Amino acid sequence: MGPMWSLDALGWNDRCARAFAPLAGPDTLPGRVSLEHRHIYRVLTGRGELPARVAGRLRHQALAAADYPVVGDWVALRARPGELRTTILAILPRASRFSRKVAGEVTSEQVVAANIDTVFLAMGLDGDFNLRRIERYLVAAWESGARPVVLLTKADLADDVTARVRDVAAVASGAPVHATSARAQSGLEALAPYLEAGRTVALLGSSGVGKSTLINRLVGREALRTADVSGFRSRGRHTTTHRELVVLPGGGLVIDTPGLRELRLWEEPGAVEAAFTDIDALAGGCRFADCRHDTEPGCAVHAAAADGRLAPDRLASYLKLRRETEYLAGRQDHLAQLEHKRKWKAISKAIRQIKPDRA
Ligand SMILES: Nc1nc2c(ncn2[C@@H]2O[C@H](COP(=O)(O)OP(=O)(O)OP(=O)(O)O)[C@@H](O)[C@H]2O)c(=O)[nH]1
Ligand SMILES: [Mg+2]
Ligand SMILES: [Zn+2]
Repeated sequence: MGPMWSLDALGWNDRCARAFAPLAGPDTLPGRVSLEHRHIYRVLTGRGELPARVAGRLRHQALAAADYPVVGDWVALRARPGELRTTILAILPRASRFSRKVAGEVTSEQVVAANIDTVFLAMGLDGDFNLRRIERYLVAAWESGARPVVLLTKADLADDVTARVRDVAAVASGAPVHATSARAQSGLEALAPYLEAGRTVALLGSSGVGKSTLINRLVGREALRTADVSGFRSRGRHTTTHRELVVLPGGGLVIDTPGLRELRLWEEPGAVEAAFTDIDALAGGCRFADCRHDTEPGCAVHAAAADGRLAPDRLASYLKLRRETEYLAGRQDHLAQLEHKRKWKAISKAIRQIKPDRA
């Protein structure tokens, strides 16, 4: 069963209580999903840690991958006395969710973590460092409903830490940036405010940036498997294979995730604007109010890129991310239209069938 948890310590709040109230029953209790592995879930509850499966009814009602429980979700769990297995009956509405687009042709959303207060976007101060990637992560993070924070890990490997922090802050649209080293145990105290009791943080980033190592430092023991130091290259080996919520001794909750190979956006085009506040501000000076900063004359954004006030790479990155979200939005509209058409076809068919009786 593992340790017993108070729901408050797991991040339970009034919002959860209101959502759970109509589902409550003698054998139905609330819990928080801490692990998912091959359709078996581990759920933390007031009665300890329980293994669970998804109820058949929830499975049948699920239309998309996002309708299944994910780590961080609050769920209603049926736990009958004497039964070993418990059943997840329902997922409580998510207060926040970090999503990405599933790889491949399908237009569908994968929820990486739910009900998170803060997203730590981890990037290594070694070969992993890439401003364009952090811009991409930030677009997704600003949309998640959680607060984005950039963590520059492996600070012990860089000699220009201050300059790197400054470079990232310049593209972060106000998100805090911290440099940390799990090896040198430095910079970790700055993370304390995000890790207060009952607060949830999700750690995201490429494989090998030291996400699990950092969590182990915060826990104070080797709770999670990390890559061997010997022969490890910054490229990463995907040591962590599933998401897991870890309760820190100080009461904070941290979700470890497998390294992201690539983050395909699952956001509306507006999310890109929100993550590029500098470009948004410059856009006020464009001749046309609806300037897309493409090839329009009198574009203040292009002017800024030409005279060095805006990094040309950043403008290119903005245009690329916007194209990606617009393409996705187009696809979603297309799917929505197909769905709409199908419904109306069914309805008009039903009407045709009714008409003869009426006539
Ligand atoms: N120099 C240095 N190495 C570190 C630091 N933190 C982690 N590492 C090393 O980086 C390697 C990868 O660490 P992990 O914690 O497994 O990385 P991860 O981000 O969890 O990787 P995945 O689970 O594959 O996504 C290990 O060899 C760690 O020892 C650090 O602060 N400094
Ligand atoms: Mg890991
Ligand atoms: Zn413009």
